[in-house]
Amino acid sequence: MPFRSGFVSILGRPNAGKSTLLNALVGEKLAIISPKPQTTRNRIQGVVHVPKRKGKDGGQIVLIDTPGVHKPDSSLGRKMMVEVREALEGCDLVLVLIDVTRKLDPRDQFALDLVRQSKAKAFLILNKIDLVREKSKLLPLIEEYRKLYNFAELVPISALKRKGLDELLGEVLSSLPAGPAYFPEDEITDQPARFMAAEIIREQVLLNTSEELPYATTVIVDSFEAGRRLTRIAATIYCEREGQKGILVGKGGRMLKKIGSGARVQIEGMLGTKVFLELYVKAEPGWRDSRRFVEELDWRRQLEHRMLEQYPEDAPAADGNRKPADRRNE
Ligand SMILES: Nc1nc2c(ncn2[C@@H]2O[C@H](COP(=O)(O)OP(=O)(O)OP(=O)(O)O)[C@@H](O)[C@H]2O)c(=O)[nH]1
Ligand SMILES: [Mg+2]
Repeated sequence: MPFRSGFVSILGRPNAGKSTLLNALVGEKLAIISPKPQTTRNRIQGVVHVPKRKGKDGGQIVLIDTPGVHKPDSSLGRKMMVEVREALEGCDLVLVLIDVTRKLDPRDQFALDLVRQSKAKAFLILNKIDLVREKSKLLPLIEEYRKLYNFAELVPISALKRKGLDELLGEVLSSLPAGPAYFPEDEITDQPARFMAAEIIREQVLLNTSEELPYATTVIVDSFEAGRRLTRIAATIYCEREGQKGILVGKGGRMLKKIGSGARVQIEGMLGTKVFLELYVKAEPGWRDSRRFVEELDWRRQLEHRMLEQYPEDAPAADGNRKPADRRNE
């Protein structure tokens, strides 16, 4: 039996349950979840190590959760769609996840166009089947999707109730090529703990606020000092207007306290240490439309900057024309 491995992107409209599926398959909370659309803003990698079982292949599935496919109207939205495209580049399989309680609409067409462009093999994953009593009611919807794309498999699941996930893993694994383990067994994500902490704080903002606020906020961890027993974290929640700042802080600081204590408990669970969390709120008008600000939110870029602060000799020349290949030869 070969060991199988490959990269599998999860694609679909906002709120379909992509992040819920990623977390359920990996068995850890790697992505934040909320009932509000456009929760995920960057691609999130999660590795599933599948042990070899009687008569069945073992392998490694590298899942990539993506932001919900939508027509962007801001720098943030455009960056989210770049993240989707990057996740599709060179992946072995795409899981097109749909919420079966919703009708097909132009956004699904848009998602399918992206799959067509990527030329990857695709499965249609029918999520939230726990909400449908009569499964036969799904047939017309399945037909509509089948007309739009030649899906290799069709798998009904409930990511929330963890139904159909073993079947899904089996189908995914057997469609992947024989290959090596790309990551060691104890590695389930490439996200730094610092960024996951920022996301956990943002999740508390999403869960505790409404209307425009969830979309107008972002979180940056300013400092992260990991100790054996205690981790000290300072983070800033950015919003767009002074009025929003008032809501985030709340009467007598109550809202900020609620967000902070909800996040602290979760970060403690993730890190296995006590956490001292300091939160600040700042208004940064129009940040969603600032390309520079949005780029700075990218943890891969933040990591690069911190590396360059530590090793300034690696910084590119001032003319900016040096390619990475030039550096490799030095
Ligand atoms: N009933 C039911 N709800 C689900 C299921 N899967 C996800 N949900 C709910 O759907 C909502 C959205 O879930 P997410 O996992 O955040 O969806 P997403 O596709 O990642 O959304 P974006 O990141 O905004 O694109 C949450 O309230 C989930 O609890 C499911 O199988 N059944
Ligand atoms: Mg998500």
